Amino acid sequence: MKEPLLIDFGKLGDKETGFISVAQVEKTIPFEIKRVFWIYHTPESIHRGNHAHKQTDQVLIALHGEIKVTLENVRGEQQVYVLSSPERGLFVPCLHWRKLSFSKDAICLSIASTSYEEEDYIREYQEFLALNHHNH
Ligand code: T46
Repeated sequence: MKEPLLIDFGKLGDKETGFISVAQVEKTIPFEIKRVFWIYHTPESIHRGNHAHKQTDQVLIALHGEIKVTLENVRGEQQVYVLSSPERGLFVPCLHWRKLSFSKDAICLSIASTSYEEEDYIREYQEFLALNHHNH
């Protein structure tokens, strides 16, 4: 089973001129990129996510603000990650139930390994829990 991993992109530049960070296949992104999307203007009271993916791997980056990501694997193990720097990303592998909450003005960039297909989503928590018994 693939495991979540914090990725350090580093940064180029200086305070006087500003910074750039780079996400590149085979260097810091462990899959071929098929899709990029971004989530923004999320109210602080909202939890997004609440699903897992059958195939899709992702890297999440808090471009602005702070994002709390709670991940659960098919063995029922939970981990909480706080993303608060555009220099850092979180590799979220497939088969991990995710919940995300956002600070005011947070912007989440997601780099994904697949094109969008609703069939790739497991949106029923009971269905996700059942994977524990059947496959692992
Ligand atoms: C994830 C977290 C971090 C599309 O039509 N195409 C897309 O590529 C995406 C990502 C979404 N959509 C549609 C599907 C829904 O009707 O946009 C609507 C909102 O999507 P969803 O409820 O899945 O949004 P989140 O923020 O809960 O989840 C999203 C991603 O779907 C998911 O892969 O891991 O961001």
